[in-house]
Amino acid sequence: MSSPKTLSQWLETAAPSPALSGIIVTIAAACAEIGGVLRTAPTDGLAGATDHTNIQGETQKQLDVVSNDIFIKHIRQNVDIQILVSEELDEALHIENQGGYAIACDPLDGSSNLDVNVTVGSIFSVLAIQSAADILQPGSKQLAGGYAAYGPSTSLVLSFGTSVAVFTLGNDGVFRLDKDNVKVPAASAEYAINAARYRFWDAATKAYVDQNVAGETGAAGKRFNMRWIGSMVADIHRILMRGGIFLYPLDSETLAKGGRLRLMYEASPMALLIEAAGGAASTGHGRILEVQPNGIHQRIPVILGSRDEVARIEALYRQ
Ligand code: P6P
Repeated sequence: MSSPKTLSQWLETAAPSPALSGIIVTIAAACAEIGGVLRTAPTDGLAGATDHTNIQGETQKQLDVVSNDIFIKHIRQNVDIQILVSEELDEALHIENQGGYAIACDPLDGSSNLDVNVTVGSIFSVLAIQSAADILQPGSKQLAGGYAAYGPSTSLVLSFGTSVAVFTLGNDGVFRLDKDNVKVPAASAEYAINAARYRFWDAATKAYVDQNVAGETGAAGKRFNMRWIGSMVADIHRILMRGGIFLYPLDSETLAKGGRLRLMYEASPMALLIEAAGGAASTGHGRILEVQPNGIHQRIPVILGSRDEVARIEALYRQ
């Protein structure tokens, strides 16, 4: 059996351009370094929080800051990258005078799970820009999107918009192709939602989950299982690998902020992946990829995964 392609070998034929290939190599190098830092963080004194709150109003973990600094370090070495938008930076960071590309990232999503050693990840989105003024683009204009999942193994999951590939990091620091052309099954009986928020949900979300809980005798006509890891990368990776639906809908508590999850560096790259794998990614009322951002930290409701399940809740929103 021939050895799996390395990321660089795969990019030689799969990347739309040498510049994009180089940007993915830059991002992958940052993710590989972050994965290495996370592996021994607890005994390196890197666990725990800083005394700083980010623009999201969340207390920054040391590893949020370290991961963001690692992204910046690697991005500064790639002259094609002009702008960095990061969950951990209040404003877009100007990197190069030319460049032509921007990266939007959540350097370490789900960091509240680090203290209990649960899979977390880095989420990234790549956009073409002429200047910083171009940064607010709908997800449909992304040139690439993906994430690294730091779990039992470190996975890099990537799409240029038409298919999804998965790479696993070796002990030699090289990502090798694990799966290509990943497909999300249209049907599923597994849903992911923070059920403790039931009292805040709108009627459509309550109806959808009630149908699932009703099982075989309910409107859904089948038995469901529920999973909620509390780490978007971990929940989405499961859905990409075996189907399911992830829901963080707008609710009465998140309404004022526009939702819980961020559009440019969480919802849009995940929506690109899920749609490229044959799934659906919705706000409940329309495609996430069609939403025009009004700010780099805009929040949005996120419902994505198996196409049949997303269609069922969208039908409930139309009622
Ligand atoms: P809750 C992590 O903080 C995160 O942004 C996502 O990774 C995750 O899906 C969600 O929030 C969890 O939210 O309300 O269950 O804590």
